[in-house]
Amino acid sequence: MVTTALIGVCSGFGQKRQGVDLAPQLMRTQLQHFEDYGDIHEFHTQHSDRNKRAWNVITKLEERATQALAANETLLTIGGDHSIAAGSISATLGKYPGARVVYMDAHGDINTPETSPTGNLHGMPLAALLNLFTSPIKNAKLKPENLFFIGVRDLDEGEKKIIRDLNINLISAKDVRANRKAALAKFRSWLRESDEPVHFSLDVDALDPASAKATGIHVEDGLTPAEAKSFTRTLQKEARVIAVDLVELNPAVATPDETKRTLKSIQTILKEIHFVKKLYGRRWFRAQRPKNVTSRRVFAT
Ligand SMILES: [Mn+2]
Repeated sequence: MVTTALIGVCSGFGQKRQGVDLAPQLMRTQLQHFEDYGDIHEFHTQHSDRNKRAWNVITKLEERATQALAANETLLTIGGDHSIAAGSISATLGKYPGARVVYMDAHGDINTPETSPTGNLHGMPLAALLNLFTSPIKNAKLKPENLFFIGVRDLDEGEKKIIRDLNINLISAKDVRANRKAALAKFRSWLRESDEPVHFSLDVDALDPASAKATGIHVEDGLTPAEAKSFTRTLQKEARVIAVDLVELNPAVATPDETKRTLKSIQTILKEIHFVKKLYGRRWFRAQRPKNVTSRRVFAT
């Protein structure tokens, strides 16, 4: 039997908005039938360095995700901001060094500390994984050809250069809109090049704000849930998906109705991935802020 581990990461230290740490609790009200590896917490103190705290969470997640993947077939990690993908993907690469990463996001998240205009770590996890700068993660060995972007539409100048220089596969939201069939064909042929398992990392901001307001940074002209779903459907059909990240869901920046709609959009996309679909079971949306959600708490120290 395929068992799925779930890890929540209640951390927003990779960016500046509060509320993204509430997402694991919210998602837990919708999911069932998983092996619970608890939530990783890191508390904010005024005197702390935000990036140090973010790395602390990332390495804690890396360790926990490594344990989870050793004991389970599949892993769902719920952020938190996208900086946590450095930890979850590193764990995947620890188990499967040739693993491929499908990254659905409005942004490139491939800045180094030198190219980043903001210094926010949620814009850097891929650069860390590609070993473009020195970081505390253990498996910074992602190969550029094993990375595929979908839905990107807001790249910094430094990121454009990195993507161009490393020749990274990319389908922008614009490409999807211009010719979805051609975009899907390009994705499919890349998937067919290899039998290595896939880690799918979904940033809620890949979606158009019309269907996903509950996220920190709105970027117009994003994917519709139906467009995004056509890619996860192709992904499931052509590859073995062993890990999924869901990040940047932030119920604190949206109304309850907007949050509910965002959750529905997320479900539309993720239910194409068989192991995640099983977690949804028959439960539907209870999108109000959950009360008294209990889970095992893991503290990053
Ligand atoms: Mn992202």
